[in-house]
Amino acid sequence: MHGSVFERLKPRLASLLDTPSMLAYFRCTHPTRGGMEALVIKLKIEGMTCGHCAMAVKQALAAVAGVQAPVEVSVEKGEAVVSGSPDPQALKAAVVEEGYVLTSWTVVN
Ligand SMILES: [Cu+2]
Repeated sequence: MHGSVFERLKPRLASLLDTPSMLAYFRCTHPTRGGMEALVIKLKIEGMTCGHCAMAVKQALAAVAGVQAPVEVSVEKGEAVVSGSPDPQALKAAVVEEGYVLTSWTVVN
């Protein structure tokens, strides 16, 4: 259950909680893996134009607490795929700090 995660992160999530996909994330009841709540999350990111962009985003996302390696980034698709149980706000901040825009968030597995 991700309810416990929700309760813990709720105070920091006000700006993200208005999107249906975010609410779905916290209603997700995937089984835990190795004692960790692990999800696969697809992020749509605007502004990446080359391999350097992809590497910057990849390293920034990989450094976020709760993200498990490897992080997949596609410039062509304008997206990144991360797994683990990261704080959504921290993922968003990591993307923004690199100069890109996180436009959507989808739990794919
Ligand atoms: Cu670039």
